[in-house]
Amino acid sequence: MTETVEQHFDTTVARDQRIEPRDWMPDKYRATMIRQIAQHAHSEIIGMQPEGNWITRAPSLRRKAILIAKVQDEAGHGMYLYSAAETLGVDRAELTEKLISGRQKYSSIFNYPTLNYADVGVIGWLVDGAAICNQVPLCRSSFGPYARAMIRICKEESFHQRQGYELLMTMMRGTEAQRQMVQDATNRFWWPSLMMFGPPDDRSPNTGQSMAWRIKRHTNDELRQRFVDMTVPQADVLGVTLPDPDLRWNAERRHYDFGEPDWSELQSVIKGNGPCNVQRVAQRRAAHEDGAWVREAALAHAAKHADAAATPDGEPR
Ligand code: BYC
Repeated sequence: MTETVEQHFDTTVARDQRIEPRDWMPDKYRATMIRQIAQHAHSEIIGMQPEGNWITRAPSLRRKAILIAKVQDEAGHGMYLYSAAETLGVDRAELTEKLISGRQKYSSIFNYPTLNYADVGVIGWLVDGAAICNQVPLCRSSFGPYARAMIRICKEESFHQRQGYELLMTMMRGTEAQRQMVQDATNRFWWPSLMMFGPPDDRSPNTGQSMAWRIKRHTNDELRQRFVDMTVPQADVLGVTLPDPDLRWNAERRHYDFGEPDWSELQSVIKGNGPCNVQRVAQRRAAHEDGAWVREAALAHAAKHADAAATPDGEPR
C-alpha cells in the first residue's frame, strides 16, 4: 500500500527524522515554522541594538573586540534564520517589512534598556543563558533547515554566555561600586529573562501543537525550570543575589521553587508597550531605509553579472 503525503509527514515526525523544504507539510506546520523562525530571526537582529549601543563605550580594547564579535555573530544568526525561513517560500524583504510595521514579533527581552556596562555582562550570562536553554532542544526540531541553523547558533551562544560571565566575574573582583552595578543589572534582567521562555503552559496557545509536531521538544515551563536550576549555582559562584524571595531548593522535587513572573508585564511588552519597543522598531526601520542604496547597488551588480554570464543567444554559459 502506498503511503499518502500526510502519512509520510506523520511517520517522518514520529521517527524523529527531519522534514525538508521540498517535502509535503500541512499548511499550519508551514505557517508555524515561518512564524517561529521569523520571530527568532527578528530577535537576533533587534537584539544587536541593546548591546551595540555600548560598543563605542567599551572600557578597554579587549572588551570592545569581544563585544563587536558578539554583535556580529547576532547579525550572522539573523542571516541563517532568514535563509531557513526562505526555504519555506517567504521572502526576507517581506519578513523585514512585517517586523518594521509591527505585524511580526520579536523577543520581549530586547525591549528593556541597557543602562551600563554590567548590563552587557548580564545579557551574556542571563539572556544568552536562557537562549541556550531554549535553543539546544531546537537543534532536534523537526524542520531540517531550522534544526541545522540552530546547531551553529548554539555553539556561538555558548561563547556569548561565557564572555558575559567572565566580564561579571571580573567586575565582582573589582570595587564595591562595580559589584553594585552587577547586582543592579541582575535585579533588572532576572524577571525579563524568565519571561523569554513565553507564557506559562496553561496560557500558551501554540505549545500543544508545536510539541506534537516536534518543533518544540519541551514546554515553556519545563525550559524555564531548567534555566532556574542551571542559573542559581552560577549566581552563588558570582556572589550576586537573584531578586526572588521565593527562590529555594525543593528537595522533594529536586528543583528550585521560584516566584511567579509578572505575566501582565510580558503581555504588555509583547503588545508593544515595553520601555524600548518604539525606539527599537524605529531604529530598525531607519537602518532598513538607510540601507536601500546598498540593496539597489547589490541587485544591479547581480543583474549585470547575470547579463555578462549569458551567451549571445541568451542561454546561460
Ligand atoms: N517575547 O504559545 P506561545 C536570542 C508570543 S534571540 C515575545 O508559548 P510559542 C538573543 C508567541 O510568539 C531569542 N513574544 O508561543 C539574540 C505567541 O505569539 P504568536 C529569541 C513572545 O511560539 C541576541 C504568543 O506569545 N528566541 O536569544 O509556542 C542577543 C503565545 O506564546 C514571547 C527564539 O525566538 C516572548 N518572550 O513559544 C542575545 C527562540 N513568548 O506568534 C540573545 C525560538 C511568547 O502566536 N522560539 N511570545 O502571535 C521559541 O522557542 C518559541 O517561539 C517561544 C514561544 C518559546 C519564544
